[in-house]
Order: sequence, then structure tokens, then C-alpha cells
Amino acid sequence: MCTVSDSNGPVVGLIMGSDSDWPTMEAAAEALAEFGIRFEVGVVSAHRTPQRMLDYARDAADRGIKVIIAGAGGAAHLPGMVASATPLPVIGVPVPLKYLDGMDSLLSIVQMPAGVPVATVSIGGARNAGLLAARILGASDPALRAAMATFQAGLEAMVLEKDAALRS
Ligand code: RP5
Repeated sequence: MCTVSDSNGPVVGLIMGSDSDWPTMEAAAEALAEFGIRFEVGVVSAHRTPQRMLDYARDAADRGIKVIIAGAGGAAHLPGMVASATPLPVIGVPVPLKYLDGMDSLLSIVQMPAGVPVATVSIGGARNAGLLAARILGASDPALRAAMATFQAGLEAMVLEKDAALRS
């Protein structure tokens, strides 16, 4: 029943436009690892390696990938272009760069044309991208869904604990 452990290959593709995106994108990898989700990491640039990007997007499903997380900054076309060439769900992470505080990245990713969805997280929100991938996989994986429910209960307990400490 457990989708994530059905085979040995990665089920999440974690890609980014440049290795310079890694300090932001690392949080997605950490979230996936926390849930025991197998993933692969790679640099796939929409502008510098367009053929590699198309090959990656077109082959991903056949290789067993179920969700793609794509991070990019500036003219951040990677998530949208990957979404155009795969039937898999794509989660876009706007990576903040030196100028414009990531607003350019956000707007480049979030304003997709009808018919080509990208689930865009917040600027720099790579951890939520990893958690969203876990939820998507958990929809067909009871064990993973239970782990997510436990994680959410932990968040609630943490807030209540801080609230109690504040009041005491
Ligand atoms: C984008 O260009 C990448 O996603 C990165 O955020 C940005 C800058 O890339 P580098 O010049 O640091 O390689 O495609």
C-alpha cells in the first residue's frame, strides 16, 4: 500500500535552475527526508539547458517520479516550462535573489496560463514545497498520510506549549 516504498527509485524530483538556488531549496530536501520520501536532486536550467529541461520533464513520470519540485529565481521560468512538458504535479518555489526580494521570481512562477498549473509556494518557501509533496503522495499512501497527521499534531502541541509558557 505504501506508494513511497513500492520501489527503490526516487518519487520526488527536486530540481532548480542553478546550484546557487541550493541554500534555499535545501529545506525541501530536509522536509522530504523527514518523511522518508525518496527524492533526487539536480540542476536543470530553463535558459541554459533547455533541452535537458524538456528531457527531464518528459521522462520523469516514466522513471517513477510522482511529484516535481522546481525552484528558480529571477526570470523563473523553470517550474512553468516543466509543468508544460509533464502530466505530473509541479510545485514551484520562488527563490529570492539579490534584487527585488524574490517578487520577480514569485510573479514569474505564479501567473501561469489556464491549463498549465503550478502549485506555487511562498518566496523562499521550499520547506512547504517538501511538505506539500508529502501531502500529495500521502493522498494515496495511508502510512505517509498518518505521518503527516502526526506532524500536524506536533505543530499544534508546539503552539499550545508556547502559549502556556507565555501565560505562565
Ligand atoms: C535562475 O537564475 C536560477 O534559478 C537562479 O536563481 C538564477 C541565477 O543563477 P546563477 O547565475 O546564480 O547561476 O535561472
